[in-house]
Amino acid sequence: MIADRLAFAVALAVEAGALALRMQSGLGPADAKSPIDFCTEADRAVERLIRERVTERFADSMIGEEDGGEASDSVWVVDPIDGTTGYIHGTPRWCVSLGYMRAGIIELGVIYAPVDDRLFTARRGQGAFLNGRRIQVSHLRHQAVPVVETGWSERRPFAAYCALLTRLNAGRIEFRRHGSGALGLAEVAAGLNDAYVELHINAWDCLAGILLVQEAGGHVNDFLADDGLVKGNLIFACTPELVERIGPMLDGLHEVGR
Ligand code: LIP
Repeated sequence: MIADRLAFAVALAVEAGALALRMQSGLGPADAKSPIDFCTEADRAVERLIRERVTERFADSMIGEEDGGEASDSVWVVDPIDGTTGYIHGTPRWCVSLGYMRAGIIELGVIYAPVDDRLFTARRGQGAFLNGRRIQVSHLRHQAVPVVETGWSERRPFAAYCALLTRLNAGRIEFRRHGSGALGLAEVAAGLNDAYVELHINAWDCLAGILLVQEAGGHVNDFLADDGLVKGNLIFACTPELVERIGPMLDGLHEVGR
């Protein structure tokens, strides 16, 4: 059941990533879903490929960023190309993200970044891995300034995002924004940054990454509360040592700029 889906997801993420990589150099004009949110012909082609492979193999349903879908007791939640803006600009900062849920529980997370050939995998209760090597959150082992990757989209006021950055700065915490929530979460799991925060993120961007962080010993808020699978939600994922330091900084931000 779950084991065969993990092997399937790993092979599919690599196949889908290879298709996206082939298409990256010859892209036509992208469709703007908002002034800062785009969809390319590659996003659509990769999602179609994933949907075909899932349908061929399982009776599962699928929710994809571009063509949607319905949840069921056995559902894949997929971002075909997460970090689309970076993808369009020709950067390596993008990935394929596949999450799998059974009876409302995230059981599998697979994130593949083709340009630097980084395959992040997690199965509930069996750890998180990067290219087959076990990974864990940073536990602030670096003893330097904590680094938080943030995300922002026009689904939340820019004023609220600025308020978040102001609070992080006041708390002597470094922040970054790289445009892929999935990769940001995967790098929290690998200890390459110490937290990921976004005031509103969609399920296809974060479901796989949530399990990676949990299986790597990290903290994640209850993203699926309040119908998060359909409506999206706040995401706060971090090494456990930062929960009390960053958590209070998020209070009230959902009201700023409304
Ligand atoms: C991206 C998300 C990121 C968000 C970006 C964008 P996409 O997904 O991963 O968290 O901040 O605005 O939505 O659109 O590249 O698949």
